[in-house]
Amino acid sequence: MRRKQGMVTPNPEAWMARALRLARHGYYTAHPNPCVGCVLVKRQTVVGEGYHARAGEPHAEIHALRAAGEAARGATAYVTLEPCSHHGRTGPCAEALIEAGVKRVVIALSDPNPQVAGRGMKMLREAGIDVECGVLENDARELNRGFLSRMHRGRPFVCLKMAMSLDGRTAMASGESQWITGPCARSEVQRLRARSGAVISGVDSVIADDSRLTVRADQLDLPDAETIAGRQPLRVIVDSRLRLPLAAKCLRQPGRTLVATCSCDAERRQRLEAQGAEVVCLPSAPDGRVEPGALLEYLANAEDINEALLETGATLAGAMLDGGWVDEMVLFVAPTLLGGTARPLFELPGLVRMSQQKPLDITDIRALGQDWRIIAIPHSR
Ligand code: AOF
Ligand code: ZN
Repeated sequence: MRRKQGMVTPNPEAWMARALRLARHGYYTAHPNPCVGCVLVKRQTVVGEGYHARAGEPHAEIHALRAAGEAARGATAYVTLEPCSHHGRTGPCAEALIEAGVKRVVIALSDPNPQVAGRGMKMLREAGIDVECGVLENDARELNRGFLSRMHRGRPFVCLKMAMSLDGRTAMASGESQWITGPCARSEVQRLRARSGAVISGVDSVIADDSRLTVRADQLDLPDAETIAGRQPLRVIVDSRLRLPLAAKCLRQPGRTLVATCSCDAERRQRLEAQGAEVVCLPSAPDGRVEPGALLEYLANAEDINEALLETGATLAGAMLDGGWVDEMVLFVAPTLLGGTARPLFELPGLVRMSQQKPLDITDIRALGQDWRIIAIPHSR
């Protein structure tokens, strides 16, 4: 807070924090678009505000300008992302701000979309508008880490979710694993799925668990659960040799199932397609399995996936971690012991010396019912 003539006035960070709070309303629905919030302020009063709810609908600035009407003239706009300059599914927000007579625009983060990338700020400046960028930039980055990953790296942000016993086991030797964690942790998994554009699993996990890999409104524990569950994440089954059983439950759920393979077996492919699956043939790694980098590139470029949730067993999880493709791990730890013959978290066969260990940074630990949730970031390669 700054003091001005005896009055307590919020600083730009406080208004931007408000815009970020608004942007978060789009957390489960805006993807593949970024989450964006906008607050229009005149004489320390909010005259209009809004956020981007979903692709195809108006951008945050347009909602805020509509709410403000004539009051937008002379106002300062606090926007969490650089206003767009392109004609996409909607018109350019930079133009709308100029036309409305906004006098100053404060931005958290420049838009990495090559269609915008600085042009929005340039348009505003050329119209004589005072532009400042970088206010609470890190918060805006964190909120849009998936969108930024797709734009900058050409692949989704990958979050690996795993549930384990206190002795680090994920399933019995038979593959039986239901349930290790309690209802609070499982509800959190539903929210992780809901915020993701895709859920990736290996065919062996699908065979073992016959999991649906869907978002269920009754388990989400969120306002608007029905709307959020109305749009299912793309289910991606990594199945190098097309072994997915035709009776798999995931093929009979709302939403799409994509089988990522490197097999050219046309007959198996057709049989899966007849069950509603879509099949994509991708390059294979030297071990004959689908190359993870090729899969992630496909998901970003062909499917516009910002965030992918990896829910799988020790083999695929190990390969993804070993290849440096995992950006974040969400680990649920249950207060139970499964014993030495049960399955471990990761299959990392090449890891034999202490010098090869995989260090992590733990960024958050909290209790969820009887379980613990640990968020850990692997050190990059
Ligand atoms: C803004 N304000 O609230 C958002 C922006 O297909 P469209 O027309 O919705 O455009 C999507 C692109 O616009 C998206 O990739 C990103 O670059 C930008 N998003 N821009 O000015 C907003 N959501
Ligand atoms: Zn826009």
